[in-house]
Amino acid sequence: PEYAYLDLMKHLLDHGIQKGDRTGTGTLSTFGYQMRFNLQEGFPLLTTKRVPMKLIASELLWFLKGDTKLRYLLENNNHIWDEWGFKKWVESPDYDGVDMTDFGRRSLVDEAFNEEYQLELKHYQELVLTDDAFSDTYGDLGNVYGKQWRFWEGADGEVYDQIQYIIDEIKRNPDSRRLLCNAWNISELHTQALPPCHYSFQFYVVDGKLSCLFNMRSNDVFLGLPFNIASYALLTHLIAHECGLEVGELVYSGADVHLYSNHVEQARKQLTREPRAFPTIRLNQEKTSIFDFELDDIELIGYDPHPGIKAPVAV
Ligand code: THF
Repeated sequence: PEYAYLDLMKHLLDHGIQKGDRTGTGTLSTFGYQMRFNLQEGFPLLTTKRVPMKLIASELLWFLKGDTKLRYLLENNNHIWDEWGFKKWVESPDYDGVDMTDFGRRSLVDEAFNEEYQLELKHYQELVLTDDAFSDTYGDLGNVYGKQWRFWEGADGEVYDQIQYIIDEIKRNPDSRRLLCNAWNISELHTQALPPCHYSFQFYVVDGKLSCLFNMRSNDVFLGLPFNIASYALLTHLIAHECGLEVGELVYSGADVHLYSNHVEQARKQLTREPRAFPTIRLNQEKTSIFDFELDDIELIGYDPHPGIKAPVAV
């Protein structure tokens, strides 16, 4: 089960340093932390609160398509990236609605404002879904993960597919120490709605098993990390599947690892719960290329979590 994750949460509650942040929320933070999950022992989806696997899978498939537009996520009822697209829209000269400055924080403390915010957000989502021109301009998060993973533009003018490179290289030379994908593209940071939090990952093959290590520069332990662990676990399963390997270990390496101050009560509640066995995952064996995978090709088996715990997301 998820003891490594719960230990991290406990560590932040007991020893986290109070630190300010870009969003103005305040955090308990530590610098430099590693965790390991043996993927042979089950799929690391937390059981001490329900974590929505469908959202994790649709986000990962979105990355793998090289897509950076919100529309695909919205079509899959996935709203985890809405705020970042919405921010681009309300800060643009074309927006002439109610002033949405600092909407993340104000929506939590001002009920009247929150109602206007919810209406504007709903309107934004409708435009992204139905208006192609709007979607292209304001429904695109910029050169975020999908772009860098699949279509990195080199200084030489070439476009590089880092995921295809990794798959080809694992098949050709599994001992390689260059099975690496880098999402941190310094020349394109200014075009991104949010610079990548999980900015690189690397694979490792030994004894017919595929392991993965992923790096995070900044990590929201309560909301983001459960998603990030499951997402890289799923990516490891997918790549192992295509390369005819078993899964090995998932290694997490975090830099500024933090618990937002408005997640502390939720974290304490979660720590009172007894973890259960991890579920397992089954992939459609008829699909060979991971780029052909769709949501229905990914099946979670035996997931029996405690109820979800709500928490506000810092924007
Ligand atoms: N910003 C912050 N502050 N935290 C993050 O985790 C985060 N992400 C991505 C980008 N910026 C971030 C987006 N990922 C949720 C989960 C992952 C996110 C964003 C939001 C979230 O709210 N999860 C809820 C359920 C949401 C729902 O059901 O719609 C949850 O309870 O888990 C880090 O990658």
